[in-house]
Amino acid sequence: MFVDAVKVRVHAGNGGRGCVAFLREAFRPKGGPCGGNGGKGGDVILEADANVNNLVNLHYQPHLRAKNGNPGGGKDKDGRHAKDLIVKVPCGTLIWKLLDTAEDSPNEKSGLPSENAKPQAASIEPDVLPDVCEGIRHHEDPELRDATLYGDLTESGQRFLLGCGGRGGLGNKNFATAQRQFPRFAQPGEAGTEGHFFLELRILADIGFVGYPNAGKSTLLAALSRARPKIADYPFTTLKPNIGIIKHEDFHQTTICDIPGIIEGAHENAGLGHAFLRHIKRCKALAYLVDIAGTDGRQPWDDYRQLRNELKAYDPSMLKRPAIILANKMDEPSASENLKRFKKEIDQIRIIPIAAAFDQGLDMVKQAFRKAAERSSKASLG
Ligand SMILES: Nc1nc2c(ncn2[C@@H]2O[C@H](COP(=O)(O)OP(=O)(O)OP(=O)(O)O)[C@@H](O)[C@H]2O)c(=O)[nH]1
Ligand SMILES: [Mg+2]
Repeated sequence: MFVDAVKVRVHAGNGGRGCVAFLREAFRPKGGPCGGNGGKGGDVILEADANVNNLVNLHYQPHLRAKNGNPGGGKDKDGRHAKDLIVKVPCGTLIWKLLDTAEDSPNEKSGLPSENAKPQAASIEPDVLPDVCEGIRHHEDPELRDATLYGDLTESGQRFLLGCGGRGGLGNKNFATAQRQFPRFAQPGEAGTEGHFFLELRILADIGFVGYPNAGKSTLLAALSRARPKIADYPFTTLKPNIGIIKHEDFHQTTICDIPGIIEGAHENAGLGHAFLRHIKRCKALAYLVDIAGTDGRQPWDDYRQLRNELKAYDPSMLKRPAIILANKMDEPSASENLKRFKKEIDQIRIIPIAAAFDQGLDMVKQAFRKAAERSSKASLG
């Protein structure tokens, strides 16, 4: 199962309670206060891992609860800190904070001041997440419009503190003064933070494929890389995104992403809908794959226009992304005639004729992908 979006409930561990104790030993009947401090509650941490490719583990276990810290003990024994809960997520996971409902607020239960309940946004680093620092960013989906972007895990090993474990309470030994030599109280542990989050995977690749079903996207992915997606002559063979890596002769690599086919009305949920477009949203450049032979009875130029309409309905900014048109199935008899007409009808961007199933035109595709990705990185840097 492939899961690219999941809502999770986070509950960091509470701090252990401080201890009230007094030392009683032979020859020291009034040894003074000796209550130890409570241990810290466990944090809930997300860690990006290149070996994880989707959020399925969180789909089955959406409640992330870290352990509580141990309470302090007598004879100055401090409680043990709880272990952090570290959850592995794929690179490209966005973390959106959802508004908490009143009944979920931890303060209702713990009676602690409201600051304790706030999730920690402190782990956002400006260089990691420039668009968050520019201002609060809300989710584009109207159903999630209250969700604000908290973090973005793009590189393997990068971590995000989703829930902060509560501090352990101080034991009574900390409250002894000259005037109050036997304090009969200690601090309770602080509550760990709680919150609801929406985790969304948006794959990070250089080139994203967009095309109608059966256009040959998976065939091209298999021809360019070592990925082995399912290929068949019926629509919607591909049901989840597939990633491949093109290895160039000078060891440079270009990552490509094949997603399920898009059809007219995808933005209204026709076919598999347009949710998979989220995976090409962060690609540096797009490759429109059209079946130039029109084997499914459609006209390739209509396909191209329709694909652009669907992208526009999903997110108009995607039309500004650098793009290449790949005219696939050039081995078919009607292809050359159609290509001429296609060039007349659509003349804005570059068209590369290929036959993915017969490895024709692939060298040109590799170079074009590499250049488009490089151009796009330069543009975003400068
Ligand atoms: N003649 C010819 N057939 C091709 C070519 N490339 C792909 N095909 C065929 O087109 C059909 C669909 O190919 P896929 O790669 O599964 O197409 P897709 O775009 O991934 O389709 P979905 O996963 O359903 O979106 C298969 O039967 C392929 O063998 C080509 O260059 N020439
Ligand atoms: Mg496919």
